Amino acid sequence: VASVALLGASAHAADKMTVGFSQIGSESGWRAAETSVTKLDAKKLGVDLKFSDAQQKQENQIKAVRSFIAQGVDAIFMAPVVATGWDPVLKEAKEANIPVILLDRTIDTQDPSLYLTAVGSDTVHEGAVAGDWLVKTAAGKACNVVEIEGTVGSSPATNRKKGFADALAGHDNVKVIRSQTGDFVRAKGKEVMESFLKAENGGKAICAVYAHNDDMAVGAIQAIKDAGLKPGKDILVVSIDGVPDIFKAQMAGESNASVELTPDMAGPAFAALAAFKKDGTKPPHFIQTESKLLLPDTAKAEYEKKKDLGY
Ligand code: GYE
Repeated sequence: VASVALLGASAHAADKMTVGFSQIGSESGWRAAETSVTKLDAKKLGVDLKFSDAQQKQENQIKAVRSFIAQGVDAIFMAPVVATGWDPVLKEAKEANIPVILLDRTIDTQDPSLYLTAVGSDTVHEGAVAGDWLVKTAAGKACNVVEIEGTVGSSPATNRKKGFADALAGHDNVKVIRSQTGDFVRAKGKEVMESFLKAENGGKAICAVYAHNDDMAVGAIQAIKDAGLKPGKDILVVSIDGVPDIFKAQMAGESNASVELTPDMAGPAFAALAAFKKDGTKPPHFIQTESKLLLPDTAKAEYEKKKDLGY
């Protein structure tokens, strides 16, 4: 979390800094945690946070950003649901001199000046961490993988797919045999896994499932159990986020690996914003958070650390 003193120095004692936050929705446990942590950070820093939930729709996010501009906020935080189509509204923010900070997802644009910085993990790297783990675990044996992708057109779905594929390149024993989107949602992860199991004769030939987030992995675990197989043993489970529910699954032997993603994107964003408002200090254009591989041996400790964070 950005230090109170830092922000206090920039905000004139009397008037609070106002930040508009356009959030994607509440598709996953990780997203819920990001929302609560952002609100908490704002409260601690004395920032007036205007929160808007886009219910997964880009058009709602565009409307929210326009309304923040009309309200004359001091800055805008946005977690962009998909990667393309942001230039016009971000130009409007720029013309109004309102800095925009992207949280957790990135955008495709030719104009880097449209946002001050982006806080997030290297999502290609996350996919590679998951893929490297599986290549190592398969240890040269044949391994058919099914992949449950995130939201189509979102930066983490595109990048986590790419990073995983990169890690598998040159290891012909490990192969992705099916791939479909589950929209980062637990119920859809379950449905997609059910369809994979059906299409693959009940799943005996599936060695592993790679889900682009933990929620979809938790859904897949249920589908595997319903099909009479043991998740974590008959079918390996690897995913990304590090939410409390995946640590519970690890403790039960039903999840094998997850890649940690901090829900505190707002902390570094508020710190960068405070420095920028104070004396124009430009942050790096990308502020990268850590991506650690988390295995069952630390599941209990990780669960204890995270269980009260608003997931
Ligand atoms: O991994 C997933 C979520 O954008 C990086 O979005 C984020 C992803 C996160 O809903 O759970």
